[in-house]
Amino acid sequence: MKVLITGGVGFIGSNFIRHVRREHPDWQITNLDKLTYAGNLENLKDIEEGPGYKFVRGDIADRELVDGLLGQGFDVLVNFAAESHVDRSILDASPFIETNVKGTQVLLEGARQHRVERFVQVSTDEVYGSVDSGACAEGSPMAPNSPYSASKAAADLLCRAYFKTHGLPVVVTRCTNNLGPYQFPEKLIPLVITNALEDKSVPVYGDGLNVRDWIYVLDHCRALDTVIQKGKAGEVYNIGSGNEKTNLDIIHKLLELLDKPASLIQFVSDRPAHDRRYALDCAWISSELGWKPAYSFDKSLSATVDWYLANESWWRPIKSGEYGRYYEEMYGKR
Ligand code: NAD
Ligand code: TDX
Repeated sequence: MKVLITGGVGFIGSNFIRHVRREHPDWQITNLDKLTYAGNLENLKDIEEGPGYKFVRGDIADRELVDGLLGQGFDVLVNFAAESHVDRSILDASPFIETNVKGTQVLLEGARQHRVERFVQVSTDEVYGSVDSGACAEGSPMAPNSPYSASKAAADLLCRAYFKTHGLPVVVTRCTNNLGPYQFPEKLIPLVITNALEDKSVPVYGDGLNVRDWIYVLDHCRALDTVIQKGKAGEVYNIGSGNEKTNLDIIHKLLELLDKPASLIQFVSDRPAHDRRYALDCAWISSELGWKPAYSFDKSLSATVDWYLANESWWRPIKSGEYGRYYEEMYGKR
């Protein structure tokens, strides 16, 4: 099977490529990635180029490039490529529109022209917006509140339109918050771990009682693998673990695991339009495709902490480079 993975250098994409190399060594992967600030080739340094894996640097919004690549003939396209950080979308939404909306449309059009047999769009629970009570099923209305989630919702709608209008075999997945190795340290869990290890303060937005449902990244990868093989064209599949935690719960657990004092916690001004709670009903993927999460939250969290402890050479250069300067400026303002 020939698989085009876009955004495969990022957090989830690089874990997915490692998963595929392990589980399906006969699949031929091409990884198209622009290498933005979040695309760090160190994430894949153990994956060798060869007949089973090829890396191409480029932009999913580049029509000519995408057309040429898809002209080589792919059975499956999995789109991870995105601007993925809510806070950055508040500072400047334009790269989110360019990559998440236009880039997705360019991929959909290329897949249509070149008759890709399966297009998997990796989307997010954030498209449903904040959920006061209960949980969102796939048919729940979308109500995105940040420029990031609005751009992801727009992409989901384009996927729907390409399925309805052109019969393109698109499947959309909407996953909850991932944790695990290789997550860029601007996201909550790696930020808390790495700041605490440097004895820096840990910023908590608002009252810290916002709730997220956390899934281990390898469970997300297993779910995507299942969707590639068994998902039905035109469907949406929610993916989650049912591990609802407040941000403060997670931060306290992390500080405990790291043997660092709670005095590192610093309450800062809230994120604008900060979604209070995300919650997904995942009965559909479980009953239709037989997928269930395999990793417990506590094990995932300690495995993640262990990985950051063992891989300082991965995150220290990120924090002392360009990202470190962005972080200082951004948090200085909070
Ligand atoms: P990430 O920011 O770690 O990685 C994104 C990758 O996409 C990077 O390698 C980057 O270089 C690449 N990229 C960005 N713009 C590109 C472009 N125009 N062309 C080609 N490549 C480009 O993101 P992530 O956390 O791995 O998320 C991957 C996908 O999963 C995203 O679509 C995100 O919306 C979705 N998602 C993430 C989570 C989460 O908790 N992280 C949860 C649900 C869904
Ligand atoms: O410094 C922080 N302090 C803080 O309190 C950061 C970075 C975050 N937070 C809060 C905001 C959220 O309530 O922690 C929670 C998690 O924040 P993020 O890690 O930024 O994730 P979130 O906004 O929930 O979005 C993530 O999950 C869904 C990913 O970044 C998205 O790409 C994915 O779609």
